[in-house]
Amino acid sequence: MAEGRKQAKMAAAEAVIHLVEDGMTLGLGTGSTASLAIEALGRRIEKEKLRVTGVPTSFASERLARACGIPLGTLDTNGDIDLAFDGADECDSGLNLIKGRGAAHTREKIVAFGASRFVILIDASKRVDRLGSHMPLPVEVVPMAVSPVMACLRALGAHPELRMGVKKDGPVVTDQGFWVIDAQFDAGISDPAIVDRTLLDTPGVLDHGLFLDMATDVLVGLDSGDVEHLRR
Ligand code: A5P
Repeated sequence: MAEGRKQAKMAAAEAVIHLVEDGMTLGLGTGSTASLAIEALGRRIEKEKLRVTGVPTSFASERLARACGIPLGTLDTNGDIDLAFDGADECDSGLNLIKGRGAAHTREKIVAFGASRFVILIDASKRVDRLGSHMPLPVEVVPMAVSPVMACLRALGAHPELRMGVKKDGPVVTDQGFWVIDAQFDAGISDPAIVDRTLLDTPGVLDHGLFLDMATDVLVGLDSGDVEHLRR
C-alpha cells in the first residue's frame, strides 16, 4: 500500500478512537482500515484502562480484537451498540456505501443496523459520484441459488461473477458458510434503492453490500494526515 494512503487510513482510524468514551459498546468492523482502528482501540484500553465492549463483525476482527486485549460481547449480551466503526469500498455524497470486499458485509450490516452511531473510515480514493463506479457490488447467497441470483443481477444490468478463493480451491465461503457473487455495473448503479429492494426480495440472497442511509459519520483520512468529518 502506498505510504500516503496508509497514513490516510491511519488518520481516519485514530480519529474514530478519539470518539470512544468509557463504558461504550462498540461495533468492530472488518478490513484493513477497521483493523487499524481495532489496534488503536487496544492501545487506548491499555493506556487509559478504558472499559468498553466490542462486538466483532467477522472471525477476522474477533481474532484481532482478542489479540489487542479488547473485551468482547455479542448482540445477545450487548445488543445496544453506542458506536460502530467500519471501512467501506465506496462512499457517495449522501454517505451511502458499497461494502463487502472482505465478504463480511452481512455481519457488518447486522451490527451497524442498531448502532446509535455508525462511523465509516475511508481515504479520499473511496469517494465516488455514483456507487458501483469502480467496485463491484458483493451479494452473499445460499450456494444452490447462485444461478437464479445471477440471472436477477443480469436483469438489473450487472455482470455477475462468483468470487473465488485465494489459497483455497473453489468459491470464497463466508463466515456464515455462504458464497459471494460480485456484480459489476458498467456505468455504476443508477438506482441503488431499486437494486437493494430487488435483491432482498430474491430468494437465496442473504444480504448485499449496499449500505443505504446507514452511516451517520464518515471520517475521510487525507494523505496529509488530516481528517475530514462528513455528517449525515
Ligand atoms: C469487509 O467485508 C468490507 O466491507 C470492508 O469493510 C471494506 O472492504 C473496506 O476495507 P478496507 O478498509 O480494507 O479498504
